[in-house]
Amino acid sequence: MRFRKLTLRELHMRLLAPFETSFGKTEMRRIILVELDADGVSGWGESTAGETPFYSYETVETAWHILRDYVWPIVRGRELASASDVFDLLAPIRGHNMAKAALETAAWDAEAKQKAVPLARLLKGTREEISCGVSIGLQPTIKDLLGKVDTELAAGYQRIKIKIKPGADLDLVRAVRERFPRLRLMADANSAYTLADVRLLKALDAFHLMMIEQPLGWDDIFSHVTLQREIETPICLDECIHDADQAQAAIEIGACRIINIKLGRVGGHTAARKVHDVCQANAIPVWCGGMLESGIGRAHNIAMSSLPNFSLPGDVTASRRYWAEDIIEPEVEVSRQGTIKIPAAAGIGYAPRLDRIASLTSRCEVLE
Ligand code: OSB
Ligand code: MG
Repeated sequence: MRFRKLTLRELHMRLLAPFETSFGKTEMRRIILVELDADGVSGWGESTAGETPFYSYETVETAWHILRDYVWPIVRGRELASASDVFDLLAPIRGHNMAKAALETAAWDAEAKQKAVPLARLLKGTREEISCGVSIGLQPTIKDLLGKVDTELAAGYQRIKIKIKPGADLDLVRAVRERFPRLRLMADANSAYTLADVRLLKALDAFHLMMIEQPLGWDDIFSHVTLQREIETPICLDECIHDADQAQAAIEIGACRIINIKLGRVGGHTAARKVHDVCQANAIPVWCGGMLESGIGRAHNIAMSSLPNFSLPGDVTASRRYWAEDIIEPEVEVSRQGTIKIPAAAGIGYAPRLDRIASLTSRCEVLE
């Protein structure tokens, strides 16, 4: 396939409710959508770069710059056998995986549409439906938190993740565990702790969490080895893992027992598959993380989650948890059992709503 045209759009989408983590609060998403013309077929991708450099160094501005000035010039007009070739072509660009993933995932959508198969099938996914959990942001009060947990369980979600930060940790976990003794519960610290907090993190063992996600430094795999030796709760790495080699190293040295895979963090479907395979070979389960995506990113997460080693519920949820109105048709829906059916239509299997996308677009650049 040959890439003829790239359309970059920045959409402004207001979240139904603010989402707060240890690194900050998001109310308005700025989302880069990529529309890639491959032999006249449009593939769609989304950059998960944030508004701020607090989860990762990438931001909307850096992703736009890297996509326009470095990613596009490398792939423009090139004849490729498959979308699986895109990631290696982009290797000269160090890092910037969220920018790369936006284009790479769009290429996969285009290829699946050209071949008239669902993206999940092209990726060699084996599941017909995926299991869903939810990520609940920091709440004003514990009462609010318990209310949110109630709501999500009533909707059918299979596991609950709560965000924690220093000063809002043990009390939250204790309260949720006391109210819901058998709940599949986990906590995500988004790198808010250090090894000086081992005693506190060890105290979490009493609450039988499925895992604690990314307790220590975003770029510090090694300190997690020390922590994992001290605590019984399995550590799941998020921020630390950017490629399959880091996953292999983290597993080998004992830094984690579970890995969260995000397409943006690792650079797209090909890279995600490699991380998935390394984990599978080492009997480490994976699950799909979320980045407050619009329907386009959500659809890619669903396709990726169909791979066999995505054996734990992911942070992949219904459109209506985040948006009054999503930009895809149909919207993503979750069953009363907390599952999403892999769509049967070609490509990502959800159609972009062009009129709605146009009305949310604040900046657009067409590159040929
Ligand atoms: O750490 O998983 C995270 C959102 C933004 C940045 C980082 C994270 C998150 C979430 C939200 O937890 C998951 C979702 O999209 O539902
Ligand atoms: Mg996380």
